[in-house]
Amino acid sequence: KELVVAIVGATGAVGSQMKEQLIKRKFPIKHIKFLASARSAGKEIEFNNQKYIIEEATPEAFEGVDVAFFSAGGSVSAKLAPEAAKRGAVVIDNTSHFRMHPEVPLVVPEVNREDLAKHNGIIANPNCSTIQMVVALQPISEKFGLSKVVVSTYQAVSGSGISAIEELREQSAQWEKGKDVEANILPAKSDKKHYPIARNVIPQIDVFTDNGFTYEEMKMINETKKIMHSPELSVAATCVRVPVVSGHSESVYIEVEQDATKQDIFEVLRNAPGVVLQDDITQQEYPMPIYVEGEDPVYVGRIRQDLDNKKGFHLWVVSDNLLKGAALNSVQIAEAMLEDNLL
Ligand code: A2P
Ligand code: 11C
Repeated sequence: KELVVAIVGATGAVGSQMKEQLIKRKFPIKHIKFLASARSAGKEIEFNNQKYIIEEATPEAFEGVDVAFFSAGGSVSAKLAPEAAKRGAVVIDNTSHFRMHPEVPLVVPEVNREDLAKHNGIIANPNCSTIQMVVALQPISEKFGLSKVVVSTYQAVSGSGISAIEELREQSAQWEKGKDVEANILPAKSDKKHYPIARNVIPQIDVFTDNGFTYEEMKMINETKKIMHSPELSVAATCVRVPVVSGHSESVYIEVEQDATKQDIFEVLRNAPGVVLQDDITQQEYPMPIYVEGEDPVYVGRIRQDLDNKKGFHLWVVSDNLLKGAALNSVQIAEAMLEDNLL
């Protein structure tokens, strides 16, 4: 079966990776449309060595589309995802807009593929930092139960889009030349103040919510509970931006419910779908973002049993935020739906 596919936000950081993933994974495409803002309409875009013309994303653009991958920001999804669904497309939305809606499945195929069957035309792709964490935690939870998660993230600038990548590059060049460093994007474009990311770390991703946690932190907390079907799970997050281009890293502390040894956790993760165990301290082997850029798996290393709590474990989890964190997971959702006759 071949499908009519649309990518909304085709010119963006995630949209560009989406194109690569569809080619790399040989997704069965009958026809493909590239949609973006009116600014890009009429410009050329290359896909599989062919040139296509970008179209403006409008409700009518979704006529005849079977599957639409959205990654053009929450407000675009809010407006156009229902229009696409109304015209018979299945929307796989990479923004946060629909994620916590009870009618919308929020899916990481390795974790809760079965939720896809409940869709009403829109499937939400979780936040990048959530996806890589739940891929690592689900197999541990299944085997030993999970009661608590405390995560601190080290997130790459590409999570904030192409303009943030450019800003890191420009700031690095400005510093190199001894110039004043200019900041306009991070920590959040819409917030009042901006701070440089070159030579810095910023303990704010997205804007603050009323409870003192940022939206990014609340996404990790709420999405993890929804994907893992664990409303009782205790989750806390501190999300930090670091001067890395791509690849989010996470220091994750967990508490399991049943007795487990470090060797048990090793065994579970060695056999876990989507996970590569990279943990040999005798060889200084552990995952780092510079080496996982462009790679599909979620890498886990630095596994330790807590010294005071036998049910506590520490993990270091790294993955390419634009791939498993976004484009790859979205395409895997579409593949799973095809296999399950949902598309
Ligand atoms: P455009 O290039 O035309 O602005 P990133 O996350 O890397 O910043 O990319 C954002 C993506 O969302 C781009 O492809 C951008 O297209 C697209 N986009 C932004 N605003 C709109 C809009 N109003 N309608 C459709 N696509 C949009
Ligand atoms: C970041 N996690 O790294 C964010 C980007 O909800 O899909 C993804 C935002 C989202 O900045």
